[in-house]
Formats: sequence, structure tokens, C-alpha cells
Amino acid sequence: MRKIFALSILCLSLFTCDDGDIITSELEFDDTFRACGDLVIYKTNPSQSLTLQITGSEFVISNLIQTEVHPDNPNRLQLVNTEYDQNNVGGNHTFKYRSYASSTEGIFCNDVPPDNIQITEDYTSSGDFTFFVTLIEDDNDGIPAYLEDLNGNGDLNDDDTDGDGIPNYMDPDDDGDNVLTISEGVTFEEGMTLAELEANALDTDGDGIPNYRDNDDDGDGTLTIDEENATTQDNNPTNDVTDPNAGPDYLNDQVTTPLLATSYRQHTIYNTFEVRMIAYGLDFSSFQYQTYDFGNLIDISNTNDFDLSSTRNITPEF
Ligand SMILES: [Ca+2]
Ligand SMILES: [Ca+2]
Ligand SMILES: [Ca+2]
Ligand SMILES: [Ca+2]
Repeated sequence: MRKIFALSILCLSLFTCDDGDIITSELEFDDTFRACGDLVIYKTNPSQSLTLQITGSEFVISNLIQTEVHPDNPNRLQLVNTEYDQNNVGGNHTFKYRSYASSTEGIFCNDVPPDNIQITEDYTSSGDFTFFVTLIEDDNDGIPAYLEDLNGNGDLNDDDTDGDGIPNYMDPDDDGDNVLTISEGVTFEEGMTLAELEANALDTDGDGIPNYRDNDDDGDGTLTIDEENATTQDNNPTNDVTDPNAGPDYLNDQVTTPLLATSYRQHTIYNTFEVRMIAYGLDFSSFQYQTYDFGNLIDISNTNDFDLSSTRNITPEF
């Protein structure tokens, strides 16, 4: 209380306390938050901050995104836990709301915080919190995941065109022909249905199956994966060209000499983690929140072992 009083005096003496400086007691943050490794969770806007500080805990922020092999499919990952609350995190925690007459830039998680931080309001609250964690796996093949649900049953994990054990939404080579889906003439436009995507996609042999799901793209009876020539057999049929005027052999039905493939190319899968935090029972004296949504974590400072997006590689068994 003494600090608030002192700061109020500061405000009166140094600033014109027009509406811009007067405390609004409203949280006006966007829907994102940041963190640093020693467990400071914070949101700032140009004149306010809201923090959750956790002390005396062994928990580190990277614990939130622990993964393990999915029991249904060894090619998939799952989160070890999707929720962490104060009991999982341990230690002691405090929420703080502050408003400032000075800039809030760089005031948290900074080895050298700015000089002359002028706090105009400073409230502390107890309360609970839960982190909700989501893992999204995707192939970044140019087709949104929901259009890789070919049987339309809402389950992305039971669509596997090439039967390599990697569901289509995670499979950057859906037909397993060693030509990546993104190179098979698919053009997605916002709002397209699957039928529209298929109608718009390249179908070289006109058999009604778009190239990205056709393992014999030119319909010449030799599988695309086997349309390589000996000098450039590199699990990539796009660079095997007998007749430059006709394009690569896998799109040229006049070239049918097979060179049997012996392996699939490496598949890269993109992992994105979303960490959302909800606080419960905040009471900053003049204003209270039963629940307060901190939004999504967007940045972590001072940690070397935490990344909200990453990749992993799988080469399917041939
Ligand atoms: Ca597959
Ligand atoms: Ca795919
Ligand atoms: Ca194909
Ligand atoms: Ca051919």
C-alpha cells in the first residue's frame, strides 16, 4: 500500500494524470503470453503487465511439451500430458498486476532490465492456473489436414493412401511414389472442398485419380517410383528425363523401362505445440476474474531446450 501511495505521489508530481495515466483496472491484453525458463509467465501491453511467477519448483517450461510414441501407431507422437496445473508444477506461485508510467519494453526476462521503471499500480493475487497443451502434426504438403480426410469420417488417422503407416495428413508423399505431394500439381485455394481440390489437381493420365494419389501418374503400367534411370537413382523420379520435350519419364507414357526402387524417400513431419494458460480466481482488490484466459504462449526466453515448432524425419519401411 505504501508503494502505491508513493507512486501516486510520483504520478501527481511528475505527470499530468489525464485519462491516459489514470488506472483503468481493466486488463487490456492481447491473447498471447510469454515466458522465461525460470518460470515467469507474463503478458504486457504498453502500460500494464500481468505475471505469474513460480518459485521453489523443479518444473521447467519445456516439461509442458513432453512427447511419447503413440500407442496406436509408432509413426505418430502424442503428448505425455495435455494439462498441467499448480499441483503438477509445484512450488509457490503469485499473480501480479502492475501498471506503469514508463515503457514496459524489456522489463521481464531481461538480464539488464531498463532503468527508471515507474510503477503506478501494483497488485498481487493468489489463484489457480492450468496449462492446456496441444500437439499438431502436419506434412506441410500444400493440402490442409481436413482435406486429407478422404473417407470424410472426421478421423484423420484412418486415411493412408499408400499404406506406409503414415496417415495422409502427416504424409508429404501421399501415394508413396517418391514424388512429393507438393510437387504433384495440387493447387489449394481457401474454402475449397475435397471434390474441388481434386478437380483442380493435375491428372496426367486422365484416370480420374489426381497425381498426388496416383502411383502411376502417366498410366503407362510402370509405377512412378520405378521410373528412374540408373545414373540418377536418388529416390526422386522428377529428375529422370529421357525426352526433355516430354518432361520426366514418370509423366511420359512413351518411356516405360522400369528401374525397380529399393527405398522410400525420407519424410519430414512438422510438429507445432500450442500452450494455452487459464488462470482461476484472480483477485486484484479493485477487480476480480473468476477465470482469465492468458491466451497462447508465443515466446520463451532463456531456454535452450524448448521450441514451439520442430520437425522430425521418418523413412517408411519399403
Ligand atoms: Ca501414407
Ligand atoms: Ca499428405
Ligand atoms: Ca503420383
Ligand atoms: Ca513413363
